[in-house]
Amino acid sequence: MAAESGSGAGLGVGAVARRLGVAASTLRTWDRRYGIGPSGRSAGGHRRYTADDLARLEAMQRLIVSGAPPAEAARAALDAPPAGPASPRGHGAGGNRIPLDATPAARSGPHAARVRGLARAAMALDERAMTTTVHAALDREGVVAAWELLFVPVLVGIGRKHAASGAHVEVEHLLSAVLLSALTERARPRGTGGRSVPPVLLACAPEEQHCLPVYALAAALAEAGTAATVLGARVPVPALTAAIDRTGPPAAFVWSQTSETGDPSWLAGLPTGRPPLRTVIGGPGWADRIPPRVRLVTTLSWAVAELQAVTPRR
Ligand code: B12
Repeated sequence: MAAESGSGAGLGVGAVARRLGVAASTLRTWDRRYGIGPSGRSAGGHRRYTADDLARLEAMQRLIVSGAPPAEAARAALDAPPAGPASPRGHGAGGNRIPLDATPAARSGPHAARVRGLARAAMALDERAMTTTVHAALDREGVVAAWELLFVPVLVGIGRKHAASGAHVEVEHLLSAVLLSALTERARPRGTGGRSVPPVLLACAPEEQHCLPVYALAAALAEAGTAATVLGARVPVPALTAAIDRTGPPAAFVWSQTSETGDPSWLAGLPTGRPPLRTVIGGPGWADRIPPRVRLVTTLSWAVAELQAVTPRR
């Protein structure tokens, strides 16, 4: 946050919009209509969002994703206790708990106990408990719900804890490994050939190491009966281009988690393909100026729907 905001000045509306994957005009509407906005303004009168403002908006967005109407989601997010400043003795830095206060699913409702359970297992580096919880959720809820209601809240909490303290990299790595393994297992193509349509291609942007969402997408697509080939993390543009040329997929999906990997200008140069390639992108890293014909999606379920639309079921 500090890197983007510059000496605690807070984020501008454009930066927050990119992080959340919503339009800047939507943020202004939410501010006007529901009173969920920035705590302050710059000297020039521009909206400046603090980390707590951002956490509230993320909470609101998650509620919307899980089906709440925007007004209700805003009220719940505003009612939630603020995360508070990171303290060496609190959750932020030295504490032994993952801060889950930005995630409504963790505070109340049917998923709260399991979110806290997975977070506890992660902090304890209890790989067996993590694995059991992750597979149980995937079996019971399916990939999209397990990802959105259980895994994302814990990942976001770990990210916040790490950002506040610089510690717990081991927790982040172990949870990532457990999730990657479970999602990869479920992303495997099912059946024995007979394929009439080439699989869609899923890749991370060049130098982007955050590949979990791409594997979540592959697993969700497999569950929905759509075949995908995952090229994984840090895919150079020439490699993605070669893969498109060689396999002729109906669609390619590219993920960018951080602004360092989110320059979208190269997407316009991808081969047009035969059949015509549908380019879909996701992740909070992408900058504005997305080329025409490239579609930005902001949720896992939206990505699945977008890719399924161009891919007949197996
Ligand atoms: C796990 C993790 C890692 C793992 C990745 C393992 C892997 N194989 O993927 C490792 C340890 C490798 C890692 C490395 C780094 N990380 Co990291 N990491 C994370 C963490 C905890 C989860 C990442 C993730 O999967 N996010 C996906 C979901 C969970 O989060 P989200 O994108 O915010 O979700 C929103 C939308 O995108 C949407 N959504 C969710 N899922 C999906 C799926 C699809 C398909 C779609 C369309 C939408 C969608 O829903 C949410 C709505 O708000 C995040 C914390 C976070 N908040 O994301 C930090 C985080 C992304 N990392 C961060 C950083 C700084 C780094 C490093 C630079 C650290 C370093 N100093 O080396 C490196 C980056 C290397 C690189 N160049 O890529 C920062 C990025 C800050 C920024 N905005 O730039 C974060 C946010 C942590 C933080 N709070 O500081 N990281």
